[in-house]
Amino acid sequence: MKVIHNDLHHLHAAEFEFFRGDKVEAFEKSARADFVLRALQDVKFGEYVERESFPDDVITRVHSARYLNFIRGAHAEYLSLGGKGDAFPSVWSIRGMRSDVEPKNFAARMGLYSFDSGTPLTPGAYAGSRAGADCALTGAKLVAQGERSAFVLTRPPGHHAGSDFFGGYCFLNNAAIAAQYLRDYGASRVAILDVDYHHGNGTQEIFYARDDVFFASIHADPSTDYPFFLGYADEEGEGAGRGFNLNLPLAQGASPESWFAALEVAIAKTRVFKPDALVVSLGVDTYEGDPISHFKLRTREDYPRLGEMIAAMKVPTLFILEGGYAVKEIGDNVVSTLTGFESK
Ligand code: Q9C
Ligand code: ZN
Repeated sequence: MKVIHNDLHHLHAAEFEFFRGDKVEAFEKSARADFVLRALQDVKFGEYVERESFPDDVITRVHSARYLNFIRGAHAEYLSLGGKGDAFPSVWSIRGMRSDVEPKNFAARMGLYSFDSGTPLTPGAYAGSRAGADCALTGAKLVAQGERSAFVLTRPPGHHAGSDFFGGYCFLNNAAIAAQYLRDYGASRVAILDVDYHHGNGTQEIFYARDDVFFASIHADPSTDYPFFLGYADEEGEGAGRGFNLNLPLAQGASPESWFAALEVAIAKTRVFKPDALVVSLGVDTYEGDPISHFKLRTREDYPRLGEMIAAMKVPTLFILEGGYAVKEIGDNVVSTLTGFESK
């Protein structure tokens, strides 16, 4: 399998995040990608392909130009105002307020373009994320040119980022950018399978009204888990996109058995869609030992099976790393999935 590693991921390194009044070590840290790289190398998995640079107009197929411009310059602007360390939003446009006009005030624009205070905007957030998007595009291009599969080893993750907002540790939606590239370069229908513990609200938002990109997600019930305000089973798509969005929420503590039952449903519906290409938002925060999540998938028993079931669809597949915060085990969980895929 081709592997594209984001060599610039470490440019994004949050100092801390907030948790119940404390500043705690950020869960989404550089070591995550380093451990995945190490685990791949330990078993000599994959052939490495260099990141290619793509122009901004490929990104703005998915993200608004005004959002991209904002995050590109946001941290420098924060520093110029006397800001210190990582920047956090503090005010948002809630129901009944305007989000169509872009305010001049920096704090107001931070709020306009975000949906939580849990995503530190670091000095390197844009550079690291933009290189990650290039990695996703490099992988998409390989798949568009006939590769059976590729793996994008990147961070920060992407699936919570929407067309014009960051959040959930995400700035650029790598899976959505890759899916759109596949649509623009040959694939008539693209499916996105999101197996991260959290609902991929950004990806859902981007493709919600479209019938050419099918989005299926298995995740924790939004009534108890982040991102809370999207991801319910009755969200089926709108307009032409009705029927092309599938949410399969599960309760905290759901057994591997019920998780795989949901995966069977997602795969069956994906097959009916007959995609020309598949993008997998591969979060391994479904792992039993994940520090911020509550599913129970096991390294040796479950992740290989996930890979095998994806391979059985026989669709050219691009895997993109999303969440997974059990740093010591993240590499084994990813490798187990990818070797399961390769074994079929
Ligand atoms: N104290 C992804 O997995 N809140 N994002 C966590 C922990 C945000 C997770 C709070 C979780 C976002 C890509
Ligand atoms: Zn997650």
